[in-house]
Formats: sequence, C-alpha cells, structure tokens
Amino acid sequence: MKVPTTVSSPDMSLLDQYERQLLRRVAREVRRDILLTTFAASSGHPGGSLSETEILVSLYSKILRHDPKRPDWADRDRFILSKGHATPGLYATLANKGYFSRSELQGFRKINSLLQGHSKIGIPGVEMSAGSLGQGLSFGVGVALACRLDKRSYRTYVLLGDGECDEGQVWEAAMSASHYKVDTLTAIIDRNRIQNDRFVSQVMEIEPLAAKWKGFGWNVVRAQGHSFLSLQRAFLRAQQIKGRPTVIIANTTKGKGVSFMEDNPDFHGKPPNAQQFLQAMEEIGYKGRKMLDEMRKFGFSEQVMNHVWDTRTV
Ligand SMILES: Cc1ncc(C[n+]2csc(CCOP(=O)(O)OP(=O)(O)O)c2C)c(N)n1
Repeated sequence: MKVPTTVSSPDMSLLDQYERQLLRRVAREVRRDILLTTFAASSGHPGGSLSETEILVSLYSKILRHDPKRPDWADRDRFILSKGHATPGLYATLANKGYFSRSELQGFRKINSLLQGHSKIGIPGVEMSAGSLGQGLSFGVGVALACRLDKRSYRTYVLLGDGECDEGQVWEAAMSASHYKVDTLTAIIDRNRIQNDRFVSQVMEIEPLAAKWKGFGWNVVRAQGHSFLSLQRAFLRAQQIKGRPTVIIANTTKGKGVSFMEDNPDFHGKPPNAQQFLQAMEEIGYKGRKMLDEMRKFGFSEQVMNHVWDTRTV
C-alpha cells in the first residue's frame, strides 16, 4: 500500500490533556464557522451541526486515516454523513482540515457555488450525496463490502441522526451489516433527541435504542458525544470488535455551545438573525472586536458588520 506523505493516521492512544485542549480549540473554530456560514447564507441547519461537532472533529483529527490533499486515495477511511442536512458542521470540518479553502464557506447554499446545502459528491472529502434521510447506512454497508472484495483495509464510518432512525431503510441496512459481519463498519448516532421542529420521543419514540441495535446483531457502545475522551474510547473499542459492526450511540445536545439554541427545536433548520448571531459568537468565545475580526476575515461587508454591531444591547 502506497501511503501519501500528508496522510493523517489514526491515533490509537487515549488523549492527554494537551491533545484534548487542541481538539477543543478545533471544535471552537468549527462552531465559529457553523455560525458564520449559516448567518451569511441566511439558511442552513445549525442545530444538528453544533451537536455533531465533537464527533466530526474527533474523527477527522484522531480516527480517520485520510489525506486532505488526496481525497480520492483508495485506502482512505470513509466517512459518510447520512444526516446530509448537517453540512455546515461537515464543511467547516473539511475546510479546517484542508480539503478546500475556508473561503468556500462564504458561498454556502449559493447557486453555482461549491458548497451546496446538502452534501454532494464532487465536494472534496464528501463520499455520498445525501439529504434524503435513511440512505447513508445502506451506502456504508456497500462501501464496507467493496472494501472486503477489493482486499483493502480501510474502515467505514456513517453518522446518522436519531430522528433519521425512523426510516425503515436504516433497519434493513442494520440487518444486512450484521448478516454479512461487516466489522469494519461503525455507525454513530447523534442522539440529540430532536428532529425537525419537535422532540424525537413526540414524533416516534425510538427507545430502547441500544436494545434494538443489539437485537439486529450489532455491538453497541455508548459515548458522551461532546467529550473527546469518551468518543476516542468508543472509536477504539469499535476497532477492536471482530465479526459484527458497531454502533456508537453518542448522547449530544442539539445546538451545543449556544444557550438559546441548546435543546431548542427552533434552530434545527433556521439560521441566527443578526442579534442572535452576535450573542452566539460571544458565547463561543468571540466577543466584541474579535467577533468583528472574524466577520471581516470571512468576507462580510462593512454594512452587515455595522448592522450586527448595532444590535448590541449594552
Ligand atoms: C426522507 C426524508 N424525510 C424527511 C426529510 C426532512 N428532514 C430534514 S432534517 C429532518 C429531521 C432529522 O432529524 P435527525 O435525524 O434527528 O437530525 P438532527 O437532529 O441531528 O439534525 C427531516 C425530517 C428528509 N430530509 N428526508
């Protein structure tokens, strides 16, 4: 196997304090870019992007064997975002890792720009066009089986929403993955308990979720979805399991990091307005001039920056 020089290899160790600090810094940058991107586009899905942030940062920083300069490298680990609406989080992470220039985020959801609202093949680092919920795990089973047929050694990861588990296709895929014993496949469920404009338990109760996956023949691991240590443990555990796939049920908070978005179905598919954007940026650590600097670097006009600044209440 020819390994490219810029390749990032999985880190099998547990994280020390210094590494956790570095990861937290990346997560803060990703959250910043989720807010900048959805505010600039005036649309998009901030809630489920903020809930998946640590999962993505953990994967792209510590778990995946990948090379941002060669997104088509045949032996790369595959990451499939099945909840394909949560692109602000994915794009921010891919830009952070160097798959494309951060300046592309300015074009999010604009006609003819690279970064469309739902993930799409052709964007460097994106493995599957998604958006119609329920399909990513089936795709992942196929990719993992292709890996076996091709006698390669990569692993396949699929991130699903908990609301997405309402889809029957998820369970067909779950059944086939255990039938074919695809132990190189890991599903992660972003268990933020909200889907669209309501709580999952109101729309369609999915508990007992772990028992359901166990019943379908999967190894089940639980994780705290905002703890890098807990996620790292879960991913390492999944790599050790032979003969069956693993699902990581990651407990998260929708809108994590922004007080008024946390646990609030309103921000599933709604961007912050100017005042909310200012408060959100402050809460994740970009206050006053720092916030304006970030807006300027992102490419906002003086007019928009003044408008945001003028919404200050003090
Ligand atoms: C097949 C299908 N049905 C409905 C939708 C509309 N839709 C978009 S996001 C969403 C809720 C998804 O909730 P969840 O999977 O929990 O995602 P998260 O909360 O993590 O954003 C729905 C119903 C869709 N995209 N695809």
